[in-house]
Amino acid sequence: MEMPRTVAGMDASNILIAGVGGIGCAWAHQAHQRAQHHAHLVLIDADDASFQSGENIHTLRLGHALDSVGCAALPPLAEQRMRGLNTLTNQLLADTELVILLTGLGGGVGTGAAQEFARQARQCGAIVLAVAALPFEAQPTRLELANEGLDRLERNAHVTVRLSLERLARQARERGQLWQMGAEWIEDLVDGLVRTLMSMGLINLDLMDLRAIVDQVGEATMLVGVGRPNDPKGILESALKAPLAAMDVGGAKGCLIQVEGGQGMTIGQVDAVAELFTSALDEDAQVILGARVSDDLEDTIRVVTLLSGIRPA
Ligand SMILES: Nc1nc2c(ncn2[C@@H]2O[C@H](COP(=O)(O)OP(=O)(O)OP(=O)(O)O)[C@@H](O)[C@H]2O)c(=O)[nH]1
Ligand SMILES: [Mg+2]
Repeated sequence: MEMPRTVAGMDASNILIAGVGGIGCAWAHQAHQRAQHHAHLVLIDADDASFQSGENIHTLRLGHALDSVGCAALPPLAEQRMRGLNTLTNQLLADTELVILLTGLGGGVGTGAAQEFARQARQCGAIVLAVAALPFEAQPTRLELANEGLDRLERNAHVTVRLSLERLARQARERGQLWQMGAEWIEDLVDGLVRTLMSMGLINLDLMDLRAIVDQVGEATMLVGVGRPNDPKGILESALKAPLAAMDVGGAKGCLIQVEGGQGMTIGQVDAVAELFTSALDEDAQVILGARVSDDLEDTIRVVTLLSGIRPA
């Protein structure tokens, strides 16, 4: 276990939640509602309907005032327009250390602009964690587009987590929700990451830890688990229910794990959860553990993990 230490001062302008395209903007806005005071938000779309206003919210419009029809299924157009905003994004990204990018692939804007925004952000020196939703399998044309966008996003972002809309939709149905709204998982993930990096905890993680993990060669993914403090198994099970595209995380070489609980959380509970979450990893995996007490968590433990160095299946 790492020794406690202090975090180099991060503030809200160091973390940017970015939504690209219709669904990406909706998810990013929802996630930002929860993390509002700890992160900035940028909404990027060709469609004005995606834009919101509020504290720490920025918008980047792809296109001209007179055509609000978007980049309907035209990724190259979206990419070109994103590139045209380079000067603006450089200003926006000046203090940014971490970008959490949310998007849905398969349409025009998400597919074309998300990977270009990731490239710009990385060039500005930010760590880029992307969450990309893949289209339903019954949409072959969109799937094909999505895969091209995914390829480039994976090259430009440090970590790209693939979310399956199929699984997301199935889970939302089970809960009686609309799939578009079934993004609680994304909110937990973003909120967990933001808190992990912003807050002074029992054991603090910082950007150097995050860099060490994202620099591992191979694929990466993130997991979020929530459950009762004395039920580490239940917490792991909830994490494995995430609507992620199929991936075998056993054998991961790097793992950043943040355990967050209420006032009563004990080091023993933290250890038990961390132990279980890391038991499937490679023997020599680099594991960085953080833990923190949150006043708003009562009788609940939430775990956010970033796994990297996963061998492609
Ligand atoms: N079946 C279905 N899929 C959707 C719907 N909305 C979004 N999706 C899926 O989510 C992906 C991204 O959608 P959006 O975020 O709306 O697309 P966009 O990036 O704004 O792209 P354009 O509007 O085409 O420029 C699509 O490829 C679809 O797979 C919907 O209402 N129904
Ligand atoms: Mg759209």
